[in-house]
Amino acid sequence: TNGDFKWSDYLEKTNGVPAPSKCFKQHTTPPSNEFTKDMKLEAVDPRNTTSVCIATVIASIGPRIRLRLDGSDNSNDFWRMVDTEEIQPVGTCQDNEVLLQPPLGFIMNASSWPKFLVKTLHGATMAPKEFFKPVPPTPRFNLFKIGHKLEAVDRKNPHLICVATVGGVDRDNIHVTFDGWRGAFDYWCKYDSRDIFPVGWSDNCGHQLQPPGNKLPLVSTPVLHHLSSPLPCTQISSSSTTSSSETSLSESSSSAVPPYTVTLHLHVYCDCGPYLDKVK
Ligand code: MLY
Repeated sequence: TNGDFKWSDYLEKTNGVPAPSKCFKQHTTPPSNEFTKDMKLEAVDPRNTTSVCIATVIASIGPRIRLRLDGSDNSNDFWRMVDTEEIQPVGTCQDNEVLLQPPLGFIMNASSWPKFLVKTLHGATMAPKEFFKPVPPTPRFNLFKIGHKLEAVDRKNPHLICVATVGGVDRDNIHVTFDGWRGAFDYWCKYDSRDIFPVGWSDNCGHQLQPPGNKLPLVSTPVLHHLSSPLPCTQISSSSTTSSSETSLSESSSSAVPPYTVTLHLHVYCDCGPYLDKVK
């Protein structure tokens, strides 16, 4: 369960601004998911993206399916949206005269692949082509701003979708940071990644949403509309002036001001921008 997490309350407490839905490569209405366990399909091998393999549906949550490549071990499962271009019906490769490939790390001898392929497809249920939903359009530009709130896949626990904030923007990439966690789960991704969703998306499609962690005090991050990329020439170090970095969300939620001292070291040739005093 996600406890009593409610975006509306949380946005108010953090002065949070949700990233507008036009930032995302996602349909505004999440697609329906008709895939069921054990169905087979064709999928791009995530570890070898030039090859297409046979995959089996292992599980599904909301519009996402958990896949395992046939002939792979069970430690390389991955999740895909039902409306991604990375999956297609069995038979598509044949129609396009493309050869189906064994997965990277094929558990058997490469010479046994042709026989394995016939055997793995024999008697299997193929996912019908109507189950593969139209791919959403790609926004033309990276429209994310630092401070934008969003929902994002925890790539270390990819069945989880969590409360997150854009912590950085660099050309076509954004830094996804997980609210209330120390940074071990944060990652950079392309702005059109299928692992990021607008605020409210999980609720809309019956996917659970992981509430913020309790490892950090509640921080209010202003959306920096004038920043399109991280400040050049700066080193940022933050040190906690109180011992409150372990306080729980509820204890620290009364204040939206972070109890940090932030030290900025600016290179002598750099402009510190409009908000900082050059003299200090
Ligand atoms: N058991 C793990 C789960 C961490 C999940 C973090 N996500 C939600 C950002 C742990 O506590 O490390």
